[in-house]
Amino acid sequence: MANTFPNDFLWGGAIAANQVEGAYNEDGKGLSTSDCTPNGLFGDIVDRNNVEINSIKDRAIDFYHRYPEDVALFAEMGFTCLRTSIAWTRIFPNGDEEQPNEKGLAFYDKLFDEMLKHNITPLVTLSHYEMPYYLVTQYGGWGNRKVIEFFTRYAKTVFERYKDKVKYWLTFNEINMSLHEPFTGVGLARNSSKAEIYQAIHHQLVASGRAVKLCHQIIPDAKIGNMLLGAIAYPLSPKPEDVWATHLENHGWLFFGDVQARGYYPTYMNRYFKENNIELTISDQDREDLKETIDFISFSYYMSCCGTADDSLRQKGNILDMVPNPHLKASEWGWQIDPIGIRYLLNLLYERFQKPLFIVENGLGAKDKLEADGTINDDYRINYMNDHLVQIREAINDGVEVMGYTSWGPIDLISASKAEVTKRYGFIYVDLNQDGSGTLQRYKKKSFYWYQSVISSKGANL
Ligand code: BGP
Repeated sequence: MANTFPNDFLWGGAIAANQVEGAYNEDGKGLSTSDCTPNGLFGDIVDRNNVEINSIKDRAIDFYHRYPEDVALFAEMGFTCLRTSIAWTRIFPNGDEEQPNEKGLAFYDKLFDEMLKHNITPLVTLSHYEMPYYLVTQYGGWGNRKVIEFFTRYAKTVFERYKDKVKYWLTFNEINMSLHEPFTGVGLARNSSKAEIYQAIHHQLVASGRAVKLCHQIIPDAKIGNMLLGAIAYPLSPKPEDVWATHLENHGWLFFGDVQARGYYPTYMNRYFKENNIELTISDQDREDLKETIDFISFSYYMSCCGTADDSLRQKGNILDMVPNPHLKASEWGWQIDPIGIRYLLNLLYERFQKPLFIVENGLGAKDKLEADGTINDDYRINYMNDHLVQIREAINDGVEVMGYTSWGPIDLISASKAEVTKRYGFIYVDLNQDGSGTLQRYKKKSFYWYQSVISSKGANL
């Protein structure tokens, strides 16, 4: 069995505009849903048109101004790929304008040029946990069909603008999360009914299909994927009731991949919709749009969980309510660590879809200590990532087609769930405290050198 990864394997890291850029109101940017959730996607929703607040995300790690330094550090580690997202509100500040904001477009031109200068391939998410807040207040978010048109205009604009620079695209980050957090996912109130949420999700799936079609038309040599929160569940016990409950639990997220990879709704949803009084409005044109299937499947993987018929065992994870596995240890944030889970997930997805897979998020959020001599000894992170990469290599040897691996947060950033700075994921430490103080100076952690050697050895030294 090969102990190196394929020569064309893309190695790198993944960030998202709203978690790194800052500059939340610069150069014409509009307010996004992320700007209105200063304490993370589970915190309060603040109407910033009327209420003045400070949010740690307003400056974040100031990537908007410091990206040349950060991209150079990624290049020093040997990255061949960087996943980032475009903030929709930099391009269309309110979301419903006819013409884009040139200053916003110019920023991403500069960013992509900087990556390409260092031979780093951009992998760009169109929508990562943010949308124009105006579309929420004026149109009712994705619950309104008009938002499909606005998103399509945005997607077309960025495909046309960056067609020579960006050849790898993703539509919606962790598209299955809307079932758990509808405000961030689809711009709906948190107390929305299941029927409202599924209708909004339907609109988003249609928009995803339209984006795929446009991408193929405008950039024929590009590849565009979806993005799933890979929340694989194992049966808590061999009790048939638990096994069946687990099967249904996995449908909860596989459904999105089924639609996006096959081009139509899977029949298992019919019963679910009926039993939950959900009657979706689906037009003939919608069905046509859904037929535009993705080229590859991408997903995030941090942990696995368990399925059981006993709902009282659920505990709060980051985004999902999960049932813990008694055989696994957890991170400081209670996320259970399961490297074999990623091999299992890769095999499962490949057997189900027979499409190439891209791991676009994986990593360990932990508290790091900056020593007096400027070092950070994050062996725990090295161990976590090493063990996961070993299992990815196993999956490749199992015959799974894996395009690449972008670890989550190669540089410390603001966490999504609670806007914490102390939950660090990076190979690069950023001097920033939760109260917003700090020099923002960057320091290389021990894991920086470890990842650099993993990439240069193509994984042979794992
Ligand atoms: C995923 C999101 C990312 C990222 C990551 C870690 O769900 O796509 O944006 O933040 O989780 O989560 P957190 O930041 O809450 O630790």
